[in-house]
Amino acid sequence: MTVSEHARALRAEIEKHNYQYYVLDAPLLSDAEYDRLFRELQALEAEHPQLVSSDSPTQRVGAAPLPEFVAVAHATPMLSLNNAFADAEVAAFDRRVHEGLALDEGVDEADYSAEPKFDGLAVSLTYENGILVRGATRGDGSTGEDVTVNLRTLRSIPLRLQGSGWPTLLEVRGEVLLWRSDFEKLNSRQREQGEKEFVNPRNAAAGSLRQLDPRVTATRPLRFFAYGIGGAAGAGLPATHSALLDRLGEWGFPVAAERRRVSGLGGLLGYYAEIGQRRASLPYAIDGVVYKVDDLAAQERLGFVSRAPRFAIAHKFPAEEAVTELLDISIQVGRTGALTPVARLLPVFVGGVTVTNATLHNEDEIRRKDLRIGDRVIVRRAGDVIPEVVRALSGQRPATAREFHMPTSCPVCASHIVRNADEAVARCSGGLYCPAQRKQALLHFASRRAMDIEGLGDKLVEQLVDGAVVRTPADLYRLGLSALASLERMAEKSAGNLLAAIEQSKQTTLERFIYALGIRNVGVATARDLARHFGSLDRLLAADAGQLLQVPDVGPIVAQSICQFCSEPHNLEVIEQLRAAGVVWREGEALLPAGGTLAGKLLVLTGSLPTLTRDVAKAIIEAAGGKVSSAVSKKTDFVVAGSEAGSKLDKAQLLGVTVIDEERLLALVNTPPPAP
Ligand code: 5U1
Repeated sequence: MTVSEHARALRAEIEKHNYQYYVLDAPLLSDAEYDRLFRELQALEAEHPQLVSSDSPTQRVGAAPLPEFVAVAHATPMLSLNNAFADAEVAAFDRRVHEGLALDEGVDEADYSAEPKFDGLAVSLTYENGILVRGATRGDGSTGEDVTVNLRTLRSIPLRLQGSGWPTLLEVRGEVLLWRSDFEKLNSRQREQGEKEFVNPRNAAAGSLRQLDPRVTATRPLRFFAYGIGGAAGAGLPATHSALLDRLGEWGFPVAAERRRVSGLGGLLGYYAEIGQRRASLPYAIDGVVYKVDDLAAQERLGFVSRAPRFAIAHKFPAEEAVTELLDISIQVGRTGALTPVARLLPVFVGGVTVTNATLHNEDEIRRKDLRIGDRVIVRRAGDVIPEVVRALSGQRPATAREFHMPTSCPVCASHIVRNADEAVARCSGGLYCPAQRKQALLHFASRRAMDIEGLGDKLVEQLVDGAVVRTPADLYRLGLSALASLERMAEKSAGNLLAAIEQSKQTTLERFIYALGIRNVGVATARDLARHFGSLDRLLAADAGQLLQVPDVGPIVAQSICQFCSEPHNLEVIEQLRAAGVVWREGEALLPAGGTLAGKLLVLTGSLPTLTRDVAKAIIEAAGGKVSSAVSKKTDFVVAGSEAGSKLDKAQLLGVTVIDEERLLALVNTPPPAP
């Protein structure tokens, strides 16, 4: 055997044992025997460095620390799933699948792939010619972070695909997580080393993956499970999702052994009950199960609604609950001035973490639940959701328990509290005069998905605002080294780093900038839609409510928030100051000409159209400025009906809504709008 053949054989042998251990959970060697093989390969490669290849098991760890993570745009968005909690919601999902696929009622049951819903961190792995070339976090679904060097350290992730028949380009999606036992070990190690413990396996996995130094990630026992693909080219794929998972298993990926193909609603609910029973004995945390229509062509026909697939749903397990004492209720002032009462609780362990605070939403909620300070209360925590107080054990109410009253002036700035008659939320009227709102606005501005100014955290913002050093986001760009270095716990080096991060944030994107402005009701996804639609900030600022309503997923409430924001001279002033400070982004063309032939029109699609799929019909309507809704109402302008149109057609006729066919739709779209 030549040296090169020897190295290749050792690599294959080691990867086989990685696979046996990390994927099949069936080791064939003792740890000592495995180490011996590994050291043999290391010695061989040290002697013949020209033999080292990127897919060698010795190269999983060893990349140098990164200065920062690089953003990666996902070729196809990494979507989130809609959730179901009650059986009725699963039944409704199954019914929608039936309707969407035009299956006859009661005749055919839809086939599903049912899988555990891992409580981890979604990632994407790209393979070119069978070699792992990139690994990225989900991020906001459109853009993630390049964590290739970290993901390479996970031995359950193949650096080179096994078997044959894999596409030349393959993007695998799945979840990074920690087994519960590994989490316990990791935390006891953290404790021994005097380091901070992680609150739960999911946070530990996330923190471990987002390490700039891959050597740190390598010390964390992260695991991976594949649950699907983001795209593939250069080879045919199986016809069903379950066969695809089998194939991913053959190519070397861990896939959940608990996955199962089931039929109809009965099959789904049976699976949920079974996995619910086995949940506690699984080695990893799950927060529910996922159902996906098994047939991949049917998945495509069903398509997506908003940002979630119509062909899949997560059926979540009920939240966990515990009893504790409501010690006090304090008030938090949010970015938009909303006052949120927060329950201060006697620490209690629930749903895998120790809970000390829980949101109480608003005053009405406290009255409705009849909560009194001093009560024994039930606290619930579901998955990642913020813990909430469910109710008081009023039978155990102490005589000293007292009622809570919302303050009439802001506890931070003493401005009046206002509450609109139609809103449950009370708000501080101080606006950016209120330091609490200013602090939150600055933190939002600097946050990762906004301007991404690393190092500008709670404590610092508190000092900057309290010391009147910074009032608006534009002031951040005027900060100098001396102003920063004089702050508490701010060494010259960190001040320099922060200034560099602020400087770097000047190069941004339009969608980040829009999101950073902190307009009420404008989250990451809406900011992206607005950036794409208008292409430039000035076009967005000049848009009226009608033009805003043409943006997909922008409704009257969002449109009103944007108009309100833009009508406030102070906001426009800050934007100008930010531009003057050198904040720049690339502007593009407006995606849609303002006022297409269907501008302001609301359409509903029903039945199968002769040539257009639903997604294409929807895209055509939206491109002409129309909006597509799923339900017929008096506000609907047209119902576009195809063959086998169901109850929506009946409702349209009942309400006297104009019904048109595909041909008429295309004619409407292609007719130029009348001259103004
Ligand atoms: N097991 C599993 N988890 N999970 C999460 N499958 C799965 N599929 C997902 C997500 C977000 O999304 C696809 C259905 C698009």
